[in-house]
Amino acid sequence: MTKIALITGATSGIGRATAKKMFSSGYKVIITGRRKELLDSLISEISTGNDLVIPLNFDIRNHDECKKAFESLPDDWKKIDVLINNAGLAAGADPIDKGNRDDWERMIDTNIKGLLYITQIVIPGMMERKNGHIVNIGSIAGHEVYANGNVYCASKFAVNAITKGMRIDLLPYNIKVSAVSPGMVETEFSLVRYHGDKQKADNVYKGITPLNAEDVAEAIEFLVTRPKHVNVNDIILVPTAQASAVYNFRE
Ligand code: NDP
Ligand code: 8X3
Repeated sequence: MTKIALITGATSGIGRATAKKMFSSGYKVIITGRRKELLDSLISEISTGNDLVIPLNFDIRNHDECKKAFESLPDDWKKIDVLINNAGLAAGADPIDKGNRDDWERMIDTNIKGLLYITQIVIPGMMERKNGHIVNIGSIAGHEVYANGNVYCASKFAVNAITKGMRIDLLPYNIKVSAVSPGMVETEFSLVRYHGDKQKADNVYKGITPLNAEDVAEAIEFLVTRPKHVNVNDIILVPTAQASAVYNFRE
């Protein structure tokens, strides 16, 4: 039977590349995000017109919306084999005393609470079937803290802890839990972080060859294609020019 993958945050960047990768690997895919037009454009890019892709248009910060979206799926599509918790963002890069509370709330509500909401909605079916794989997109920022990263790093440290906790709690149900923790990936990430300031966003990648979204999608594909008895706990992948969260080499 064709396996089903649900990818959150599939309108852009890593999620979009991952949805394409999973689809081309033979999965039926459920793609989610707030920007409906981008979900539609992804469908026209990947689907051959068969019933192989379902878009769910909701804000992951809203538990009711998450639940309604999941419940709107046909019953056979609710049997999700792989959940890829990718939706997330950084908002702002300020020292703690100057941090903007709206930014803090957006990050905490999306990166931590949204991930928890959608996971708790999806896992009962996985537990019942004693089968499933959850892949959480963390970050190198979930392993190392950098200047002005404070709350974003905290949100990704939380993803790291939640990943480890899920792995323990879901072990009796034969559910694999993995993380992928990238360094710099050129997506809409920096544009979102700097509230649409393109110059600041472009500066992040100046003099460096960052990862691209496909690099991360390939790591995810590796994780989900391991044999039944193998789980990869975490893949930390960075651009060659990024030695750590705080040390880059720029041309
Ligand atoms: P993008 O900004 O390109 O993509 C982010 C995705 O998350 C979009 O599809 C967006 O969809 C979705 N999203 C954001 N907020 C919400 C929300 N409230 N409800 C539903 N969906 C939401 O960034 P990336 O692809 O780079 O980021 C993907 C993940 O990778 C994030 O968790 C990020 O923290 C992580 N990451 C990124 C790195 C990087 O350098 N780029 C490095 C390490 C980790 P929409 O706006 O349509 O709702
Ligand atoms: C995003 C990577 O290094 O910009 O999670 O924080 S970094």
